[in-house]
Amino acid sequence: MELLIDDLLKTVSDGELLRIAEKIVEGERIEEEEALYLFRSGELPAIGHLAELINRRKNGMNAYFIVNRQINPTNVCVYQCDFCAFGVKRSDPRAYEMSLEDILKKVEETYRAGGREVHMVGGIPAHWGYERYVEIVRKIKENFPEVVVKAWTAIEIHHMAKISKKSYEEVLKELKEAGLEALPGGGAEIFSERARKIIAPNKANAEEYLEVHRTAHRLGIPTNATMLYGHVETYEERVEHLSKLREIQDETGGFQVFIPLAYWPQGTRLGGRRTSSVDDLKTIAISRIFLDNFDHIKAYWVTLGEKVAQIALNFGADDLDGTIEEEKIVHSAGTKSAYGHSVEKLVKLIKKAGKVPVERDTFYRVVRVYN
Ligand code: V47
Repeated sequence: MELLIDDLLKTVSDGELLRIAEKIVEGERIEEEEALYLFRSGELPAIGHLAELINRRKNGMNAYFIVNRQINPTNVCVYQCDFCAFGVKRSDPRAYEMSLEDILKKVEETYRAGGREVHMVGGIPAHWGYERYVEIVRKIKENFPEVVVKAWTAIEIHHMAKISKKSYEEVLKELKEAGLEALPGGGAEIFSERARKIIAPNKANAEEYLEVHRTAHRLGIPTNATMLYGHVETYEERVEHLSKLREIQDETGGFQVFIPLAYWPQGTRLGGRRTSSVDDLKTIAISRIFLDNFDHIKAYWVTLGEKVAQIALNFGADDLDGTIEEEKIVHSAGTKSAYGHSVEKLVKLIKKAGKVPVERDTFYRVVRVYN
């Protein structure tokens, strides 16, 4: 898609938006109030074009994906957050726990099919000991040294620290020694204390989530960051969330990518409605503009749906995540997207969006360009 920013901005009669647009075009950082103004604006095409301008300055025409697999070792979870339809009590007939052998079998399948990353997160069962988390990582790495283990959310790390009476640093060092190479961004939900109290009152709070990530960055473990939006949060709370991430990124530079996660309500205690595609694209675009110190913004096809994810690649996003194979968390909450996609399908999606498909590894190193 050709960017026609000057032409497009001529059609905008909102002086404040034009002032913010000028800052963005000049490469200046925007303030929280300005991000809020964008959220409240109806000028989605202009906001999307501005975001895409920033994206192209950072990533050119590349759109990334990875050959990976998600593994959720268990859905048993003590927290029972109201927005989540995946976590269940141990007594629930839907409860499952994978054995180490089951997990290794899945990794082997992925490895044989050319996959080089496992993204592993799960529920938090009260009866699991700390060693089990470390052992899973160690055994995957021992058996498949070429596979990158991107595992355990900050919520799981916080829990491990609690049950082992160790510091975040001690836990992360042990996991790193066992073979952990990156942390996924899950568990951030929304940092606002008010909204978090409603949707996830019991689990690690925003400060704890952020401290885990800060510690990981200090230890040389790159991490991802997420934001779950479209439930009870306000635009102000979305901006507050983005602002906290930008602040830490200024401090550490350890975040690789930001992933806005659209809320799906089916089967959750929280209920509500799913987000509109206008809200999805606006959130992607404003994230791209506001997080000027993040290299990548992910259009997660599982929550957005494949079509909106494709459009998002022209609204500031540069990454689709990956082949995934078996997504369970958002499917429990009703997403209509596929469980996984072949490389061919992702390449086709990206090419149809007018971008160059680039297979990457976990650390955004180029594996293959599909010209
Ligand atoms: O933290 C849970 C979200 C997350 C729902 O780091 C829901 O590369 C929508 O974080 N509707 C886990 N979302 C997934 C995640 C992730 C996914 C892909 C890549 C990466 C990465 C991270 O899923 C949870 C929560 O925010 N989630 N329930 C729901 N009803």
